[in-house]
Amino acid sequence: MKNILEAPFMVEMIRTATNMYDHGWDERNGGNISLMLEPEQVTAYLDAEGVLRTIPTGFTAPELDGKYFLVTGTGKYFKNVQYAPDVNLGIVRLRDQGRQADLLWGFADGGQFTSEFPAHMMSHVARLKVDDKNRVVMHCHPANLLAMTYVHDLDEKAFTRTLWQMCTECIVVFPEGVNVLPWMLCGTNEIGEATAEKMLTARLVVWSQHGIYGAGKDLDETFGLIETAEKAAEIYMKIAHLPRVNTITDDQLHQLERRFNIRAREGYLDD
Ligand code: 2HA
Ligand code: ZN
Repeated sequence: MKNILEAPFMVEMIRTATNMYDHGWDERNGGNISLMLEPEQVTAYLDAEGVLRTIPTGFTAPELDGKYFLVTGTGKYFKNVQYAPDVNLGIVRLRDQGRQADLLWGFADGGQFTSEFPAHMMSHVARLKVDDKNRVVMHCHPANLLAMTYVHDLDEKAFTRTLWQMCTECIVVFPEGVNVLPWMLCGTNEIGEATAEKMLTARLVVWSQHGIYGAGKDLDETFGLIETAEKAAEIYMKIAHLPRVNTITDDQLHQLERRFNIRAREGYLDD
């Protein structure tokens, strides 16, 4: 059996968690990542019958029966993932209508998956309905996006348009815009369901006064989505209190649509 710590998906997960920490997005135990793995990726490195223990999930998601996830642990620090991946990460396979998770590797100190597991799993179900290539759900606390939720209108169209106006490439990276949830109690099935609902129409969902969720086909793409939105929010926070002399106009945003062959979210730009 090959060494799982050398598996490309493991190396990339460790690098991504470290990079997110280095960006200041994941203080203390903030943030969580889940990466859906193909069965053949897992069985090259693990005995699929070797269940270490079973952890109840507290929700039902029949669509995920038999699916494997590499996921960050509850209470664990992204800062530490690179030094002890087998303590801070785990690989689980869901069964029993998604109600049970069989642990196959990791959480070596007796831990378990992130408290945001419901939001992650429900978001995977939602994104897979829209895009069968989706594999990643990522949550973190980038300071400028958070700051923006204190001073900007939380209307999704208004929030999206502001981000698009902050950097030329934003509309190209997330033409569907960002969806926004009001403040809600985290770690619950309710915020999980609300996030998943929002994930049907966008890969980015802002949790007001808390952070952001991103989804994508791989870790790089998902990181890049959040990185781009956070850069836009940073620029907004630098200029929000200053008189706005120039902006990117809707006409220019339409030019970007044509140049990059993308379509802005319906109704978000003036004709
Ligand atoms: O503690 O970010 O939302 C991890 C979190 C909870
Ligand atoms: Zn959080």
